[in-house]
Parts: sequence; C-alpha cells; structure tokens
Amino acid sequence: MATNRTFTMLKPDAVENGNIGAILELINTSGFRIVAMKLTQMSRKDAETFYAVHNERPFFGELVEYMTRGPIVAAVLEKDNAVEDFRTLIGATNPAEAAEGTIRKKYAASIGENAVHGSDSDENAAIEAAFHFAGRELF
Ligand code: 3AN
Repeated sequence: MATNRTFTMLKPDAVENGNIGAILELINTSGFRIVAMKLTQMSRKDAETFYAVHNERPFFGELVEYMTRGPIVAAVLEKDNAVEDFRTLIGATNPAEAAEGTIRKKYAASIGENAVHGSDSDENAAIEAAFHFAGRELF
C-alpha cells in the first residue's frame, strides 16, 4: 500500500448514534479520498486479532465487547500525509482532551467509546487495510 493511505473504522457508537453521514462529510471536506469502504461487523476473533497489541491492557475485554456489539464502517482513505493528518482530524484518544472541531470532540462519548479509529503508522495502516479489504476492493 502507498504511504499516502490510512485505515479508519467508524465504531459501533458512531453507527448507533446515526453519525456515519456527518463523519464521512468531515472526512471528505478535510481532503481525504475514500478508496475502500464497507459496513461490516467484527467477530470476537476479529476484534481480538485487530487489537492484539492491547491484549494485556486492563480495558481489553471491554474494548472487544464494544467493537463487536454492532456494525462498523471500515474504510481506507487517501491523502498526502494521510496517517498523521487523519490522527489530527480525529483528535486525542480521550475525547475530553480532543481539540475543538475534531471528530472525537464532536462525536465521541468517552475514552472507551471514541467513535472512530485511525491507524497510527503507515505500516499499521497497510496491515489494518489488508485485515478488512481484499486488493480488488481498493479503488
Ligand atoms: P487510538 O484509537 O487513539 O489509537 P489506542 O490505540 O491507544 O488509541 O487505543 C485503542 C482503543 O482502545 C481506543 N480507540 C479505545 O477505544 C480503547 N482504549 C484506549 N485506552 C483506553 C482506556 N484507558 N480505557 C478504555 N478503553 C481504552
């Protein structure tokens, strides 16, 4: 995958709260091109694998429950400097610390349910995109 791509999930709370459209609008107007997208639901095994890096953390069980409780929107986004610019657009992990205008400031309720995921490196963006999408689903 090119280094100008990142991977995102609009998490179950964002979908439940009817915020898919508003968040995609922010993504588009911030200059990201959607190159892949689907509504899907993670199984327990999917979530445990996707978040394996956190499996020793005290919130791991809660994180897996949350991420599997309903559908998510998975997407791959393209833009110059995509990973860093998207992390800026989503804001801090804890919405209480997220900057004004960020997606988490606007749409996230708590550190545990924070509306949206953004890859933290080009390497992880490629791994996460490949977890959810086949090559032929990327445009
Ligand atoms: P980010 O999503 O900003 O990259 P990470 O990778 O540190 O943050 O955490 C992954 C996910 O784990 C977060 N999006 C959040 O849902 C959950 N999480 C992180 N820290 C906590 C915490 N202290 N308590 C509960 N859930 C957390």
